[in-house]
Amino acid sequence: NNMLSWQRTAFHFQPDKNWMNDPNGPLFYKGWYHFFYQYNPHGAVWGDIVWGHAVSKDMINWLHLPLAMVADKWYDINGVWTGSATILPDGSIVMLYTGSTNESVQVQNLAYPANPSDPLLINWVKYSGNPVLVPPPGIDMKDFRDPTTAWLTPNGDWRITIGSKVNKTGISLVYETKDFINYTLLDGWLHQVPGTGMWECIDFYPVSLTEKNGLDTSVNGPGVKHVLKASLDDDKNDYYALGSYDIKKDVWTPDNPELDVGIGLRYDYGKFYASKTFYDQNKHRRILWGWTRETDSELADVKKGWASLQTVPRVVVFDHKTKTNVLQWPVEEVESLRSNKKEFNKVKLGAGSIIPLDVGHASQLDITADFEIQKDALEGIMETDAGYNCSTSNGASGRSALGPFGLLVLADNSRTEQTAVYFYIAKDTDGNLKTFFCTDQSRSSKATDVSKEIYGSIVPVLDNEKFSMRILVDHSIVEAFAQGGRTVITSRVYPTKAIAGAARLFLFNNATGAAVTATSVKIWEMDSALMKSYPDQQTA
Ligand code: DQQ
Repeated sequence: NNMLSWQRTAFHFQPDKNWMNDPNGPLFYKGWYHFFYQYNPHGAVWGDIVWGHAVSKDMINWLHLPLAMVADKWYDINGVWTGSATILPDGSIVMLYTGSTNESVQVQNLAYPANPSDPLLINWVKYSGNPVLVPPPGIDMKDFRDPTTAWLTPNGDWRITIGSKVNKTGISLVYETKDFINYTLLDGWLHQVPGTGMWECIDFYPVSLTEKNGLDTSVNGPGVKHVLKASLDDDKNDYYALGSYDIKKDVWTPDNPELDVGIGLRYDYGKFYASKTFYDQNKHRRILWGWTRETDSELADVKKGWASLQTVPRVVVFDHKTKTNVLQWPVEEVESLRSNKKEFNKVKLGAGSIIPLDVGHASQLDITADFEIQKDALEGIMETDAGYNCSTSNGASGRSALGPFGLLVLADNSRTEQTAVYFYIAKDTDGNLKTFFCTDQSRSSKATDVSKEIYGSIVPVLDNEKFSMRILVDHSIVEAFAQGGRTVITSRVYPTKAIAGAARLFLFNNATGAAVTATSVKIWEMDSALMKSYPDQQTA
């Protein structure tokens, strides 16, 4: 449908057509980044799930390959569901995935490359003895899925964790194996959180407390914390927590029980789910992939013939400054698409002002913006705004002394459509200032069948830091990062007027009590990434 074709993105990963969901088994092998994903070859809604496959040199330009695995065995005939890759010390690859059997039982299966000397890993073999794991006693046959990448214990055994639930408690089962064929279920659970429901797509990995690089999944010891992430089936968000892993007891304990998995931090306060990291041994970093669903109607998806995107892959590290969260930042490779840089410095934004920024093509942008508020305004704030919350606020039009201020993206000239990305500073009853980072989609589209939520959360801003944001704009997706990636919000938006050449960009300050200065705003137009289909392309 041509009417909707502008909604396709230019530098976000998406298949040619049809439905996509979770990222699966990302890895780097013989010079190529491999990306697999949950895919419905038959339509733009979830169903008939198989593994799509694409490769890239930079995780930005892609070559689409044939399906890696299809539903052709009794143990995955109802779906080749989510799984993860493990690279063994000898460089060989083990893939574990969930199959939904002919009786819709969730089992774990083993697969490996048919030809390890093929850098594109086109053909995959399913192990003849599959399934390698079936639901253990006490676990429902439909609550046993999404094996993680394995990590090595000092004894030379591998461990994986698999999500499940008992009553309403989300749990992570741990199995030990030497050969990925025979497994022992360990006593107890890696972790559990009452009330969080089914844990899908668990991710478990170390982050360095001292270094900027990422860590291989098996690294442990002093100077390391472990991130535990669960995707909550009940509310479709990805929650993580930082904690310590006792490998002897096989128990992970959160640093702060009040910020435990499922009740504390989210990777992303917009649409971001079923995410998965992998260690990129090529550039010594940990990369986070996440699925972002559509927020228009299913009918619209069927009309346009496709549904869902992956966010731009993000590097994830421990935040050495706050020590309470991770930082997420788009991989540096995305900057290769930047062109036509425009810079605006020291732009004064009086209370209630809106200033257009003259940029060329405003539907494909990479924006960085730093803001400052006069110190006396920060100190003199009288109003209290306890209990402020992006979602229940009046969004970009809800004015108070120190906010909101930020950018309006995907706006049309007269701003009948706009998506606001902004900071809002609220004074709590205890006198402390809290900064919120939000996106407001209530005016993002004239269409009536799309979500118009306001998303966001608190973001730590340390003394002497500016209020800084980065925004990637790509037709129907807006990825927004505050304070170097402490708080992230991904929105899907469906403007009807602010499209292609008609899209505009504005700075705004809707605070009543303070002048804000945009100290430095840098804007790049983004070129389109290359998306090619095998075999029409040279691969060397
Ligand atoms: N999607 C897969 C499951 C997983 C869910 C099926 C999460 O394996 O639990 O498509 O989105």
